[in-house]
Amino acid sequence: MFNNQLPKDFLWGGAVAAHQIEGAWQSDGKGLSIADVLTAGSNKKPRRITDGVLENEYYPNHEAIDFYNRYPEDIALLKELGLKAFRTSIAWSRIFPNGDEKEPNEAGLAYYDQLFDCLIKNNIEPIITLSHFEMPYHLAKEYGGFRDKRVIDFFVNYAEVVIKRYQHKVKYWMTFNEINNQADGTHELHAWTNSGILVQPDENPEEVIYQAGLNELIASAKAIIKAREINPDLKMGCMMAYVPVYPGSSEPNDQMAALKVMERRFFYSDIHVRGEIPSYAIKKWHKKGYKIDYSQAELEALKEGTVDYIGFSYYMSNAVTTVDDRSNRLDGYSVNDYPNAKIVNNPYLKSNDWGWQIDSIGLRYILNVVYQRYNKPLFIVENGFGAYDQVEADGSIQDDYRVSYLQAHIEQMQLAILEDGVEVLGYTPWGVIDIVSFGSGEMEKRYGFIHVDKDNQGNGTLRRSKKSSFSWYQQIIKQNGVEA
Ligand code: P53
Repeated sequence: MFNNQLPKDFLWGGAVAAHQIEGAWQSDGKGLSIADVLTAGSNKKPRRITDGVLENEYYPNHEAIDFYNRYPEDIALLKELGLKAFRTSIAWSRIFPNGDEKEPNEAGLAYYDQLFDCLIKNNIEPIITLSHFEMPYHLAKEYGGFRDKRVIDFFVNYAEVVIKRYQHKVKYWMTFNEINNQADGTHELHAWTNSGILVQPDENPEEVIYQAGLNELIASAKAIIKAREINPDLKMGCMMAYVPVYPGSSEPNDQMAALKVMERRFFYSDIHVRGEIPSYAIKKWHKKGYKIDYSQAELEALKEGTVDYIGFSYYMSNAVTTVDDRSNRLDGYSVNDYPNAKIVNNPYLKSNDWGWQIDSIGLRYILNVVYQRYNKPLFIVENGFGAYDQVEADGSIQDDYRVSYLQAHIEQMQLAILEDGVEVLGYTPWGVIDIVSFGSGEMEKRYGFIHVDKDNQGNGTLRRSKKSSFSWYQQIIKQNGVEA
């Protein structure tokens, strides 16, 4: 076999998140989550956050793909695909419907017992995120989300309950999904989904997000400390969105701008991995007059509760420049870390229909950068190509564009492992079965090897069918990699 140098136990898998697949938003005592009040958007129109669930609004996550009820059939397909690992999340509001109860909801706990048993019976290892954009709505509404230190304790209590319960079924855990998405504080959707926060007019968005982010990092550390007490064999990780930002030119200011933009996102993994608030952050808070609240005991928790591995998503790269000769500035990205810096299109790259720039070498690049920075095992827990798929008259779907994207990225991952010596635990491509897009709320921004018959308006039979990429990925797993 050509590729026998990849570790034999390399975790080839697929990834999803509870709110994007399960549906069943009110089943078995589940409480309302922050994802349940997100309307549908599109690649041009942002999703809206509504004040509770309103009549006459369409909420795509309420039904999603009904995985909650159809999981046995779906897991049979995942087994046929050959997955060794399946990454999903636990919907916090199934376990603690409001978030601040003392006792968990047994029906919610029983559901995940059945789901994990079904995966294990099929030789698929569950990889579990504790919080993937789906905290109980009540915690956002009544406590202001992670602004409030009490929410740290609610999270730790939830984490303790599920880690204790599933410790013999789940070995790999991650605390907060893409905790650094919120980094610049200016994206309404990310502040909401990461932290349960709607930034108020009298608040400085950057300051609020630093406080909430730090509270989450403290919550993560405390959960990890608990997990080690419960079972020292568990592997506790963080989950980062790594979008490398390249200097747009060789102008020295562009190098500094790129470094500063990356620093804002690395802030989160710097703390997760090193257990200390980095000096660049302390300086910035001081300079801007931000009052970030933390105690000595919390600093000690950060120090103790560091991660065993770094899970991360990789979809695209960006570029930043200070040289003002570009008209193709990408809107919606603010860069207030460096004078005159702006995020721009990279003329060497193509984009998908949502403007995400396709860059397979960027994956090898970021694997190297992160491994050199932290020297910890890495886990690629999301990567994939969102696209509009075409169902042919005979029902087939020829998604060669998805295969080329994934093939190129796997090739670069293999170079990072085999030539650069980076330690990678596994690769779980995103949206292994079609799901509701997080960013746009669309069903038709598809990532899957398995098609789900449902459209952006919610019409469809929910029937599952294999795309042509299905047999391609099946083969990749069988032969433990791509032929480079
Ligand atoms: P959708 C931005 C950059 C990288 C990853 O995204 C991101 C985002 C947010 O849009 O989110 C992750 O569905 C996230 C998943 C999400 C996936 O990427 O907008 O962890 O929940 O579905 C893909 O195409």
